[in-house]
Amino acid sequence: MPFKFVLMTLWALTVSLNTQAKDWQIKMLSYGEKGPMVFEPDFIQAQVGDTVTFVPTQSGHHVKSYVTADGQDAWSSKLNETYQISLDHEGINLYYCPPHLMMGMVGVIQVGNPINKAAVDAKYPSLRAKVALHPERVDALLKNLE
Ligand SMILES: [Cu+2]
Repeated sequence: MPFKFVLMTLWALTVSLNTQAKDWQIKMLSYGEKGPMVFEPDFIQAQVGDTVTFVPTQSGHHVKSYVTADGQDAWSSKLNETYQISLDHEGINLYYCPPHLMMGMVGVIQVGNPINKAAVDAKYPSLRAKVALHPERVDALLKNLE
């Protein structure tokens, strides 16, 4: 096979991979890289058309939305359920694990641009007030938004 053709094939493959919708896997963990009670990764920068699968890698967790992007349906999974959502709208989604909100089990999915940042900033303090442990970890999440 001519080398030039190999390069063109690789280029075409790269382009198609980059434009394909992605399924993000977010693990729900009792202990992860950042400590106890975490979503991993706890922040993702996704695109409209992607999906997210919450995986109960360790038991005792579930996931509930707190603020969603405009048009995105609120969601709530059952305990220890593998749960998938489709990201059909641009903006920020802020979510948490109800049993472990107090321990800072919070995550952020940014889809495209953070066009609803004002709404997130307005609603964040009442969520933050319920976080007793690792609040700095949760604050750091919000600093990712841009
Ligand atoms: Cu949890």
